[in-house]
Amino acid sequence: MTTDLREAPPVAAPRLTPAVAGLTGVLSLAAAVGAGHLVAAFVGSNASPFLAVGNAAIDLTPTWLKNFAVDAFGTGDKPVLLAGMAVVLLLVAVGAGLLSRTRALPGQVVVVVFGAVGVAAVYTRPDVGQLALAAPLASLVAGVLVFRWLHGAALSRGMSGSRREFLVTAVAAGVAGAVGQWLGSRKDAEGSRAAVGPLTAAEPAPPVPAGADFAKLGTPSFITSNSDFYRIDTALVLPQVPAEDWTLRIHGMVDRELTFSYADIRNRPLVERIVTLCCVSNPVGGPYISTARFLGVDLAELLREAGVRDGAEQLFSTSSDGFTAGTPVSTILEPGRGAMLAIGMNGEPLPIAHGFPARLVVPGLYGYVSATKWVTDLELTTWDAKQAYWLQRGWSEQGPIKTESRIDATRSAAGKVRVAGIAWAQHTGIDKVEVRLDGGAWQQAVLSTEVTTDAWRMWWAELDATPGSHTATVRATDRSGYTQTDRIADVVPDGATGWHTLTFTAQ
Ligand SMILES: Nc1nc2c(c(=O)[nH]1)N[C@H]1C(S)=C(S)[C@@H](COP(=O)(O)O)O[C@H]1N2
Ligand SMILES: [Mo]
Repeated sequence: MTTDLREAPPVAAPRLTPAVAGLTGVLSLAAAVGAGHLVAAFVGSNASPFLAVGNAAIDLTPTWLKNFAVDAFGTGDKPVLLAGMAVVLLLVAVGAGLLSRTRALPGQVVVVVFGAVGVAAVYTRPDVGQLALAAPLASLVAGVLVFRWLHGAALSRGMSGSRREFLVTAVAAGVAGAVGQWLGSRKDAEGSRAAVGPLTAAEPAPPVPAGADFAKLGTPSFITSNSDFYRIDTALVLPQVPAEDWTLRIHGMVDRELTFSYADIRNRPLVERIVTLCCVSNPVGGPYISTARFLGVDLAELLREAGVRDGAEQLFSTSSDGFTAGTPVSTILEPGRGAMLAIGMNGEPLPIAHGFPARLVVPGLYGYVSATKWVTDLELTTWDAKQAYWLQRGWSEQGPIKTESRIDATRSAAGKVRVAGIAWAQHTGIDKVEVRLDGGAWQQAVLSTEVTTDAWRMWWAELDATPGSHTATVRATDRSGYTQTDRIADVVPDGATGWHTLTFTAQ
């Protein structure tokens, strides 16, 4: 019998088991994320590729998907986004490993492609410089090299022979990420905020009278504490802007360009105003509405110092993280409007989440067209020249707050029910609130003491209610004589309408 060498079984090329291949991918991903996060601590938190990709995803998300995310997860949409990204990345990492059971190259190509996405995301961020590209580049290089290294070790010595390499990678990635997180958080603006010291109002807001809310009947308290104040913004990582580094530039269609430092602003006579802010994304009955005492300078005064030129229609405001809003100049300059550049909130410097060092507040307008937090730039321009962040995403150019009301609580006993809630028509004022049960006759509610037309008003009413299930409905009438419409409108493009109803069981 002759032996034909050509028919001999080929020497099997070394091959990783699926588990080891997948692990190679996952640990290379960990190394990439850890390295990027560490470098980002030196060149800007938002340069961390994972966060930059998340921020880019937020900015690129189509409006329908954004609304779905907010509906489904409320203000928890950001953790959900990050968790979703983590799952996708893990799957890609496992996939990259499985593509590379013999040769390292296919997996490395996947790593390079994803690294490039990180570079692109950081490159397009408005709040980090070119140096910030060092972070995603570090991720890319660490990912490619570690993949090659682990792959080679596992291929030549098997899993048991290369335990050390795998362990070293896992530990190094974890340490890099943790150190990056720690170094990055030491640069936050909290220290600068703590050093601001007391801010005093030359013109304090009036004290809040005892009858301004019906908290005992279940309404919110008239003033919302800073920690309970609703928060809406596009920032995955809160912008950290030390007051010492902050400036506000006013330019565009003005007679003279002005730049203010934080000291310039705080040393001016400060006014305090009570204002109820509201988000255009607040659904009927929703939670995105709160009231605070804001302290700052009159925005119309600042603009007049710069000298607003004829033809300026839009105040285009930009924040340190690149968010923009467009506000009608005519509204800001309206006598008595009370628009502010605010630096204080409820007796403290603005919390970082609410815009420290400074934000805009315009009574009567939804936040997306007026309330820019971390504001650094005010440009006077026309509507045609520039489109702000949410206008580019299908929301309306003009955003006056719609007259609305909400039921907060029902308490029943002995054939009666007390229904209580809030109503708002900022800068117009609430004149009447009516409640009815099960489509019956409207009954007028008792209103709280009016503190300012720029804030919400609380109400309560007592109605007859037999034991069992009932539905309460509320509607408000504002001082212009307008009664809240029952026509149901979605939050897009300019705010929800409809009557809020609540079904409850009477005792
Ligand atoms: N920089 C920045 N400012 C912003 C936003 C944002 O995404 N980024 N969102 C706006 C919107 S939509 C609203 S409703 C208000 C909310 O302010 P608050 O978080 O203090 O309640 O901030 C406005 N200012
Ligand atoms: Mo908003």
